Amino acid sequence: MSFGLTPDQRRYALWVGETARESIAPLAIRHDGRVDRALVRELGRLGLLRGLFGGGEDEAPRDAAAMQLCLLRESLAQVSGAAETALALQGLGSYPILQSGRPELAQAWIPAVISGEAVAAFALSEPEAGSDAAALSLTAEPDGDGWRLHGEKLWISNAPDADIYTVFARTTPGAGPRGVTAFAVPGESVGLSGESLDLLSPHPIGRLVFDGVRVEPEAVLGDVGAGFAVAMRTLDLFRPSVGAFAVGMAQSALDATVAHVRQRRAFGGPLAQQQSVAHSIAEMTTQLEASRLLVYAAASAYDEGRERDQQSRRSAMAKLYATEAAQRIIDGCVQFHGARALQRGHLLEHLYRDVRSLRIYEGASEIQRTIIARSVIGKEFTR
Ligand code: COS
Repeated sequence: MSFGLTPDQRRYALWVGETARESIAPLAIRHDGRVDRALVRELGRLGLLRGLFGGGEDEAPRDAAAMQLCLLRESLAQVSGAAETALALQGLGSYPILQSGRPELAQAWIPAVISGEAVAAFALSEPEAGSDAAALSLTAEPDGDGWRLHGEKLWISNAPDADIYTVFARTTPGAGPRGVTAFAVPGESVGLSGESLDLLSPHPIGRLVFDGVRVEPEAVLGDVGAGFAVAMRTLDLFRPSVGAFAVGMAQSALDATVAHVRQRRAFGGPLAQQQSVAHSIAEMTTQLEASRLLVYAAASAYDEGRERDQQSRRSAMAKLYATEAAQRIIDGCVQFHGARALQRGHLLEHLYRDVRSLRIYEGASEIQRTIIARSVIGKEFTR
């Protein structure tokens, strides 16, 4: 494993940051809990969505490039959390189609996701199946050569506005994770409805109701009954990148705080002269660096095609550590700014609200600890 970025990786991260500062920062982004289609299209026009997938710019997208995804998210997060999540959700929602869908299905959706014309979403969670994803009960009943979906999905990012949902449904009752199948379901399907929810998060989240939604055999992602692994593989790829999002946010908070403690005077000198302040900044910077290294290590393990247990363990460590550290760092940065950081619209007020959901979605911190413990101690000893 290497501990630094290659010149190409550094150039890529710089390009993302510059492009975002020039073209994304000036945009008036919607914050009303609905998908901002103009923003998603702009991310496509700028070529940023292309970076979600591997392969050269002029080639058909293939699999994923985890390190590129992390650099993209870390750099974009330092400019706009809303743009960052809009981008990441395009990847999370469509990656299972690229990874496990038939070539015609991938051809129908992936280019539109990359251009920003189609909005994608990943629909796994249900009212009674959040952390325990294998408990999901949305049913896929056989219907001729296809299926009909009945049930509910809850806390689904980009719902109810997405054009294409990756939906995980139960095809074998009582079979736990082995009875789950993944489907690609267009947002305009007959019988599919939903509503937007008002949650503490930087992106749109909603609820979906499936009332006999018909799905064709061509819409199955991977094999029937093998959908749980499709979900878990997707999360193995995206969890380090949630860590990268956290690193980008914490970096912004820390940059603002270093500037602040240098110029803010109290008790006869700059705040930075107080040893407690300087030491806290040293501590936060160290935690940020540790987070970044764990994220890069997990992304490298994925790109190198390490064995699954290694990937899952590193992916869980990166998400766990980076999101927990970012929460602490941003909280510490709010403290050093004092009341001004609580002013609505202040950078730190935004970051403080936005960072909270990262410790919950794509597997809460407790789930990451379970994955790590199972890998280290053995599944038979841990629950
Ligand atoms: N890649 C591929 N397959 C995987 C996998 C992975 N990373 N992890 C598990 N699997 C497979 C296992 O191999 C197993 O298959 P076999 O029975 O054929 O061996 C199957 O999936 C079930 O795995 P496991 O027994 O570990 O499932 P559990 O029900 O114990 O659940 C956790 C495992 C807790 C890790 C899982 O439910 C999880 O990640 N929960 C959090 C869900 C989440 O992130 N929700 C947020 C929604 S997205 S915003």
